[in-house]
Amino acid sequence: MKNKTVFITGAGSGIGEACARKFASQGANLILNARNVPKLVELKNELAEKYAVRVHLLPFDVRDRNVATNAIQSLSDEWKDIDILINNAGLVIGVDKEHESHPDEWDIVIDTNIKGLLTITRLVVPGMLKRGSGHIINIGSIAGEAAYPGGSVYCATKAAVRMLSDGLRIDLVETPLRVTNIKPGMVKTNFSVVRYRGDKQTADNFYKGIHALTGDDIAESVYFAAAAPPHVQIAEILVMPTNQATGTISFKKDVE
Ligand code: 8X3
Repeated sequence: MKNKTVFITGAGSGIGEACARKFASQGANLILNARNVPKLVELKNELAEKYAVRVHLLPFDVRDRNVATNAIQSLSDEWKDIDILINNAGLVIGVDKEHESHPDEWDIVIDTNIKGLLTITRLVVPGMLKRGSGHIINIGSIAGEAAYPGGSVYCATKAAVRMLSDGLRIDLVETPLRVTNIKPGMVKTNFSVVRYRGDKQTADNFYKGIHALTGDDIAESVYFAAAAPPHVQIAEILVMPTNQATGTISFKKDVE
């Protein structure tokens, strides 16, 4: 990964942050996007010092298409040749039934998980095509495989990520570009705290009795796909804890 430029959205926490650490540890230079500027600055300082890589910050909300467009189109020559795009920014808010869920929350989740991913893809892929190389890695979810209770809108967005990944792979089939959809199961990150609207206790309880994955576990799969030889396209990876079988079936030991 030496001298490769990797652009990660939602790099301020969870899987995105773990990908930043993994790719930096392998010598990649990073463009990090997130909304949390202090966190990005902290991560930049840490990684630049620890791994002697270059890190450029692009703090914006992927829902803001104008800001995203200006930020990406204004990248300097040093940064504009993006080798790997990791579309990671995404969230879920609440566990409500579809007919009881909140329209303003649909907007946030759908606009981030689907339209945000599309926006960044639309802005980055033409440059990759011009240069004749590039890899788009979308962070999907096991939630995109089948709906589960209280997950209606979120599951729909992750099914969309699957289709957008497949569609892009089809559209790029005549090119050297690769498209990967990574589909994590239960991963213990701040993601679940947001799902439970800030209720950390409920989020923690959800993982009681099961050895959940970490962001680092997922970053290993992302890296595996990125590090494959150029003729190998890892189309999808579904990664679960050992004691999870589907989006709804897992085994949790009784613990106090
Ligand atoms: C999040 C994983 O298991 O909560 O994408 O659907 S899960």
